[in-house]
Amino acid sequence: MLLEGKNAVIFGVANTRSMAYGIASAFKREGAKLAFSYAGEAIQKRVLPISEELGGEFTFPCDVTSDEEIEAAMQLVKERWGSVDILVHSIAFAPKADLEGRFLDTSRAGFKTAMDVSVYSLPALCHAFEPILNPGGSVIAMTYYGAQKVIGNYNVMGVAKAALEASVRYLAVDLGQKDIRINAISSCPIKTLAASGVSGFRHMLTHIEEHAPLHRNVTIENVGNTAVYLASDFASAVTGEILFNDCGYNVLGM
Ligand code: 0WE
Repeated sequence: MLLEGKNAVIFGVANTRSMAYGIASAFKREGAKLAFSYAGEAIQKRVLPISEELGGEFTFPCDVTSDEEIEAAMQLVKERWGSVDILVHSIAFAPKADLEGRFLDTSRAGFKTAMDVSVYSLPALCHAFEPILNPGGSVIAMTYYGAQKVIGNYNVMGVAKAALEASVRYLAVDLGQKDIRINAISSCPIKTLAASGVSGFRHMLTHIEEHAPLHRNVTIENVGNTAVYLASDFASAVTGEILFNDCGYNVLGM
């Protein structure tokens, strides 16, 4: 088992289709101990049974737009475990109205929300958890190709993911001082709760099947196994990296 004896805190499980669920399942299989955050009571109801299923040791509330809740989350993890080896950030949100039409029509409020929830939450979590992250530890964030190339309708989230990817590089330098690594996994579209509200999503999935070098879509199990690698000591020299887990889609020109 690749993660035996490691403690992993998972932010962003909403249901059993979540990428964070695929990651948590793979971590459990590899012997990691798990804890799960939830944002609000509606999500708590979904996360509790999942934590039970995966043998999670505890769950805790954490709305990442609140510095107080992030600090309280760190204190709780500190009380329960003392320290942490793996932190998974699988959180993003932009108002639906800003994920359609033209990017140049993006509202200031939508831009701010997307940046706060989807980007600032990463440095904020790293800042809060730094004192209890063990040397050899690994932070993992989720990104998407829309950060690097224009994907129709992804709009403000593309700009947010670009900022998230740059944040991973800057954080890699800061956390590297403590022998903590941080990387992002760039997956292709997966039918999750976040994707269910996106018009034309089915078309994106068939497009990947038709064009990606591996002619299929990515599963949350694939994402989980890539996360196991990044969290494991096999990736001990890998930091600041954007690792594509996209059946090769990003290498295509025409
Ligand atoms: O990062 C994402 C999803 C992020 C997301 C999705 C939603 C939908 C519902 C963030 N906020 C919201 N807010 C909502 O109200 N993906 C990589 C999946 C995704 O989302 C898209 C995509 C793809 C791919 C949105 C538009 C176009 C393509």
